[in-house]
Amino acid sequence: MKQFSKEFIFGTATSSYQIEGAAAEGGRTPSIWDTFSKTPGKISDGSTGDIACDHYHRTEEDIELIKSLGVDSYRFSIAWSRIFPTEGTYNPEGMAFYKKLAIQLREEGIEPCVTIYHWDMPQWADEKGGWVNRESVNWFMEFAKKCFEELDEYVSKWITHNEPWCAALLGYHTGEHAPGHTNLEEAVKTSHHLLLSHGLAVQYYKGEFGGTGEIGITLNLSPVYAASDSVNDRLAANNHDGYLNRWFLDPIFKAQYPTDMLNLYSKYVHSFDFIQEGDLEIISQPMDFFGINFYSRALIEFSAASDLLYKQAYSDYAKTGMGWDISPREFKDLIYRLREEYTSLPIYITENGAAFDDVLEDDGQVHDKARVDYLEKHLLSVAELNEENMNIAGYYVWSLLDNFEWAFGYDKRFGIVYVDFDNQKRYVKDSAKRFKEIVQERSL
Ligand code: IFM
Repeated sequence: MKQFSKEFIFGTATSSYQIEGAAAEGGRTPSIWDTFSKTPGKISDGSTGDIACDHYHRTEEDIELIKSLGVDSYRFSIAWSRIFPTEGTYNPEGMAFYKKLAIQLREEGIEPCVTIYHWDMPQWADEKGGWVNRESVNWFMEFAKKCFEELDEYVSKWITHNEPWCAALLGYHTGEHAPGHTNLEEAVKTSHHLLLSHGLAVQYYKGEFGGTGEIGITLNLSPVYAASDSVNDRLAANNHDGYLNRWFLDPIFKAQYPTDMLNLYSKYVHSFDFIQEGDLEIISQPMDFFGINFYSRALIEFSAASDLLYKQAYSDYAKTGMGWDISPREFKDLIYRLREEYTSLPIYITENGAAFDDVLEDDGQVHDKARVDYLEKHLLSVAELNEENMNIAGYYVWSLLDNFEWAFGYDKRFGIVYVDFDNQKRYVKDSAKRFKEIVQERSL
């Protein structure tokens, strides 16, 4: 049996666009995801986040669910266009929604962990060039400062950005996410502006503002393996590692971009002069913790046909409903590497979970055994890592509810609570029951 310490934080997580709905209420204006999801062909089931889990109107019920799990913390994000519906215009009604949520959570003894940006940039900002425009850093700072001013009293953990790789590369390189551009140069600029805005927010929070909580960033990371020992496959794996992991880890922890990636990108990026003097010092501001979202390993092989000379290789691992390799052992490799090469900061696993094809039985039960196994295996890895003093300070299950899974709409269910999207009824899955047990016993 493995134990978790009394201080270990158990939580569950969501994000604004994925659950809130109420897209045109409370003064909210469209975000890039409203526009993108309404563009034909972008979302596989043709859905949008207009209603999502209707969390905006069902907050009390959802807080009851969170409470029933016995977790220490709940991670949610703030819809920027509720707070600044147009450029420079603050909307107190939008903020009131989050303030009430944070206060109610506190009253129940649940620590609010707030992600400032989880991909829903206001449409007005996109129309001015979005994250490609360096001005975006100022727009973000205005938003972040308001969040700190109004919510810091109740919030114990701040996450500046969730998975900047997705916001930058899926949003501006592959085009699978909003705003749907396919231009590597734009994506690289975007990643720099996201990181710069992170650094400025940390600097402000810990300096001028004097925040009382902790602040960090969350990256989605995957340990990368070459499909064979060939030089080509190893080169390919290195390129993918640079694209996904090092392009974000190196500036944050080493104040530099990886040289091999600068070289690789230079074929597509005409000039790197958007990286201005002093930017990297700002990006590498000391933080209080480091957040990791972990889902899977990556197995990579050489491909002359691809821009960056690699592609995903065939893997015989068991997979989740997303087709992602179930890899709790490789999760440990990732942590060892981070400890060796990057940081000794406390690490929070700010997301871990899996989509599977759940079945709601007639009696309201959802026997999601595959998800129970997935969570148990990853939590076991966390406990083992902590036995080796790897300082994993907490673990948040993704996600509290089945929700709008971006380009996959409502087809992919990540929740530990099932949502019937026809009537918005919630059903506690077996995975939620098992998670509750682990949280209560602080062991598995
Ligand atoms: O649903 C997403 C979440 O918004 C960010 N991390 C990965 C999850 C599953 O794809």
